[in-house]
Amino acid sequence: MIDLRSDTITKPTKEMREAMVHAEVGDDVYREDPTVNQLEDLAADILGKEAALFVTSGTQGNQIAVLTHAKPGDEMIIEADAHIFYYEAGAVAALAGVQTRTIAGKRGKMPIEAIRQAIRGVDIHLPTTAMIALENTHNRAGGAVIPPDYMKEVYQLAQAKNVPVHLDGARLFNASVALGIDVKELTQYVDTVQVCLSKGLSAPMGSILAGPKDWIEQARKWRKRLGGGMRQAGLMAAPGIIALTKMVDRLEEDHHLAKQLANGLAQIEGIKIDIDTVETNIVLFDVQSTGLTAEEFLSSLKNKGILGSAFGEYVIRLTTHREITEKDIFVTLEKIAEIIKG
Ligand code: TLP
Repeated sequence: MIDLRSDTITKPTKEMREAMVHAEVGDDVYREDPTVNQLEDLAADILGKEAALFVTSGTQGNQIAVLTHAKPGDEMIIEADAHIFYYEAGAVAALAGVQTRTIAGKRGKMPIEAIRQAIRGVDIHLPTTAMIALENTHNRAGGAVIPPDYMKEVYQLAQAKNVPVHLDGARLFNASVALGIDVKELTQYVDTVQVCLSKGLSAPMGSILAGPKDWIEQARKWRKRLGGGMRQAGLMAAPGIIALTKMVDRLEEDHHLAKQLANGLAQIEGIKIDIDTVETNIVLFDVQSTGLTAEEFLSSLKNKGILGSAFGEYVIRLTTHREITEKDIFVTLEKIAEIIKG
């Protein structure tokens, strides 16, 4: 199978598995796991924040961020297609009791003026705007890169209104690699950030939540409450260290393959794609004019040995990652053309 469903499917490298076997461990709830401590210090340093916390998943990291920034009855401003709103099983409502004020964005960017208007004033009738959430790269916008100048504008507005900004940076390194800038140039414009180790960076699990020291202390308590105190977690932190130190630069290869795929798709009649929107490792395209829905198209594709994800009634997402080769891209294009020919 050529599995283009997600970069989450990447398995740990041999080096990661070896690091797991040899990892020094201790009880991380007592903060005695040296490998977890090393990962957290390293991540804080890379992300330019005072402290970091190793959490089980991107979803857990984002939800701990919401729980730590906001209290029940508060409101968060978030892009209408953002993962925290769209794909976290309603956790913001179920766990934090926070209401979402969604704003439709363009390529993942909410209009600055709309954010400004959405920030609540002080009035007994109104909820408190407890946070603004950004997502970079933006998944449902097709891996769109949110540039630093936009993030700066949001941050300046938020700071003027005393509202913290959280960044869902599940694929933040894809953004920094695509922009050719240090990741700190992006994280300087947010108070807190979540980055995934388990996507293109290929660690088997885990995310990092980073921010101010006292905030991370509160987040650590929320992680415990949620059952995320992981004891000898150094086994899982060890591949995370490799993810951060050795796997970032390789994301460029995923971006290159995604561009190849997009260019190939643009040549196939019946496929609608805007190749300019392919900035990182995610490719979205529309199959409506083939007469098939995304699900129908994907089921034919599966019969030909290729897996993808539906991202709308007629929209398909294909995601490149470490386990995809140039040959896989050629085969995928060939099979897609075959389906359309019928
Ligand atoms: N995204 C997954 C699915 O949940 C859709 C994927 O295959 O892309 N933020 C963003 C922007 C994400 O894309 C994801 C995962 C998460 C958070 C959640 O990370 P995990 O899966 O570790 O909870």
